[in-house]
Amino acid sequence: MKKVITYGTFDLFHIGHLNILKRAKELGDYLVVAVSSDSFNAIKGKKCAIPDYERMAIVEAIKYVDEVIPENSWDQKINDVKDHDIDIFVMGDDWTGKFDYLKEYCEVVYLPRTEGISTTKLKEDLKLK
Ligand code: C2G
Repeated sequence: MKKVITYGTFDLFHIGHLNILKRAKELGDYLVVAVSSDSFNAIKGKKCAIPDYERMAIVEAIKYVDEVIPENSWDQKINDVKDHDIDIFVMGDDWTGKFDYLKEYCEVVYLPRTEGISTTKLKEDLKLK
């Protein structure tokens, strides 16, 4: 069984998030998604509209997702890959190169982002209404 992992905040869940989860799952048989906790997002300098337990519940309900774990720090990825026997690590290509250190432990794949949509854009558009 080929296991895939990806990480994200998944705030205001949108088609860009769905696309990457769908395509990540297509690379294997089992998809683990690490969802950033509110405390970790504070470290990332991201203010979420939706609290972490709701973001996790939404991601967990996506049919491509087999397991959801919390992301609490930048440096948990190596342990996650080992603990979950991960074969492929996937991220959107806005992260290209940033996680190449994981190549020692698993395949690293950066997939093209979905154009024209982002949580930031959604927040700006909503503010304008
Ligand atoms: N994404 C995408 N297309 C978009 C928006 C996002 O493919 N239009 C992808 C991102 O590249 C990322 C995933 O969706 O792979 C989640 O995006 P975010 O929720 O913005 O996650 P981020 O803040 O990038 O957190 O340790 C890694 C971090 O947790 C990543």
